[in-house]
Amino acid sequence: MGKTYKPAKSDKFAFGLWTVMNRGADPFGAPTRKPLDPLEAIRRLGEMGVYGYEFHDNDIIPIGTPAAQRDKLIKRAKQIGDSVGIRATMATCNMFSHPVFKDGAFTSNSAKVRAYALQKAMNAIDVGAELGAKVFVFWGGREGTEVDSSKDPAVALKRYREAIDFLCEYVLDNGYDMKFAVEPKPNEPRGDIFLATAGSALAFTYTCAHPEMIGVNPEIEHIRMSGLNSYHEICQLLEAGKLFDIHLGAQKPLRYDQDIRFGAEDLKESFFVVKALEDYKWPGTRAFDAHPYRTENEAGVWDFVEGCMRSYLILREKVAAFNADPEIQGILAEINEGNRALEKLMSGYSRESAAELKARAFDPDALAKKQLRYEKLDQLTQELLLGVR
Ligand code: GLT
Ligand code: MN
Repeated sequence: MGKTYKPAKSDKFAFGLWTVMNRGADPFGAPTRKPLDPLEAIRRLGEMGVYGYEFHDNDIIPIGTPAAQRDKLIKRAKQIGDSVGIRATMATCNMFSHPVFKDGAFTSNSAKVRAYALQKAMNAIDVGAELGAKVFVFWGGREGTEVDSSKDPAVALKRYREAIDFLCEYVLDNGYDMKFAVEPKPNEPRGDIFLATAGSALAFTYTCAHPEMIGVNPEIEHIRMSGLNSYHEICQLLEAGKLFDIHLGAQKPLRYDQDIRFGAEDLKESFFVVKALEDYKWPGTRAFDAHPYRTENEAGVWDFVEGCMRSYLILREKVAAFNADPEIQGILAEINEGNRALEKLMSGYSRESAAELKARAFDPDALAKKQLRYEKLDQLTQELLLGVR
């Protein structure tokens, strides 16, 4: 075929540092890989053509690091990033690993824990700003319950909002060029996590004091854990102008968070996710958040990185083929039967338009007779994806 599917910086791919630093541990088993130094991870990703990296405060700066050492680490991260042409595109705060957050951070019942979480988030925002990250994500993995009598979700959400509002003011007060994105997930590690879906996170953003500063960071795996359609969820965010970041990966529906390589499952849905991002010319980074299989050694981590990007590039090529396919486009044109006069009538309410619409004669039985060739359309899409078209 002669195609390399080699990523270019202009493809704007990004990886969470935690994805390549993941050591393959799971709730039943110890790590299978040696630790990977975060600065080495940045270098290697940059060399592989990756545009950006996403990171938690503690991916680069362990808890308790003295200030001088913190500054040194940030400086090194910048230097290495510059040398291989990779930048920090998203920063976030780890509010889930330390046992202090065992019952939540912003939504903990303890005022001291909530205050510590807020302090940690401000410090992480500072690091993000120093490294130039324009998006700051809140994945509230521990913000939830197993025991419903333990927390009133209404009170918890109020606390969540208070924290976000506080941090928005912090960003504004410091003059940082940074926006927030809430990352929804239905469960795991908590039995139930607050803001479980893209829709609930989206609604939450509008209740905050600075809704323009807060969007959503949907993750394909989290959406599919609920058995929902990631293409639909992502398009709702696109349409609302609230897609501030994205986490690409793969997942069999209704299971634990499998976090597998982008494109390794749900190929057709992945295709439509890529199609949405490309067709709408979404300007953000194509960030991957998944883990190499536990069966991989240190070398296999980079196969995982390459695989995610290759699958995206191949699917992007399929999107172009889909958009240029005369038979597919012909069926789409046939389905999307317009009507100028009626569309005008429906486009805005007035007494006159309502009256005119009510006076129109429709023949629902005749309308219902139109064949919608979805069998053909889907089969053509399938064959295109299978490479025989
Ligand atoms: C964690 C989680 C991810 C989040 C990361 C950001 S960390 O690995 O599974 O979905 O995006 O905190
Ligand atoms: Mn994620």
